[in-house]
Amino acid sequence: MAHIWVNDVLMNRAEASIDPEDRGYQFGDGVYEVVKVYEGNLFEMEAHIDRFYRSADELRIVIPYTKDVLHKMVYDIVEADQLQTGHVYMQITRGVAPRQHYFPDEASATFTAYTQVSERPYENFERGIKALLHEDIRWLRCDIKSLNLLGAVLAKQAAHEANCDEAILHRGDVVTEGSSSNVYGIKDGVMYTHPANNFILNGITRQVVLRCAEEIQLPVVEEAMTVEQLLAMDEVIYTSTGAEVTPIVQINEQLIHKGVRGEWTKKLQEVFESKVQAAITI
Ligand code: PSZ
Repeated sequence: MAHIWVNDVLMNRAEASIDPEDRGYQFGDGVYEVVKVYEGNLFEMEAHIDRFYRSADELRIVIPYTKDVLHKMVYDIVEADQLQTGHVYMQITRGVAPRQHYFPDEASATFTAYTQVSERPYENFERGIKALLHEDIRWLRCDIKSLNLLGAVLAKQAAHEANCDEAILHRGDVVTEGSSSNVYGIKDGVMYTHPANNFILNGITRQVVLRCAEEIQLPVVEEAMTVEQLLAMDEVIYTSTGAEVTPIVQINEQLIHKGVRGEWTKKLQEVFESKVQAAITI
């Protein structure tokens, strides 16, 4: 039986209900996290929790649990659902109130969390994926993992219609990130990626991958690439909780690295995998 946390009640998912005047539903007034579960183990949970509290704090939404209590709630639902490999999705909204844009005086936050079974994308790790370039039309606080995802949804749909797995976003000439991922280019033994500022979400996977790069002595420059520079890279990678570390072997009509995974990418994947394996303790 699939469970869900609705505030501090763990219930059967089929029995949960959300009020139509929840501000998450009406305004996208909330934030979320997606955490990976490997064989029942939460990956980088402290980092996800820290980002969840930071996102909420930026919107002045108060999460009514300590970080430790939240961690245990998430662990409990993984156990209740007997999830082996997949994701936990959690979100918090500003709560239920009569519809007015400004913050309500009285609303208390609505927290939900549930699990999702999903396999690791092993095939993509080796074969790589195709990406479509797309203008970044999102707001200017992409560092907040907010529920407002229309900029990402429209870009991902354009990619999907072009038979691509991801959209690479650019603001004018400047490459920011993927619609739901971070993007990196490797050229002459140096890796480039957009700096962690308001234009991108500082991915938890990104933070792990930057540590992986250090371990294999791959220098990292946190400077944005132009579209032209991106297309001239030796290797291109994207990362996320779901995609992990995946090569991009084609962007629009252009092949990257002749359409095959590069050596730096493979090395990064190996170090990343060792960190995944180290996190599997039960
Ligand atoms: O299952 C999937 O495909 C997932 S799970 C999380 C994501 C994709 N993406 C999160 C994300 C994002 O939405 C944007 C705009 N930038 C970067 C990322 C990567 O963040 P992490 O590594 O924390 O998942």
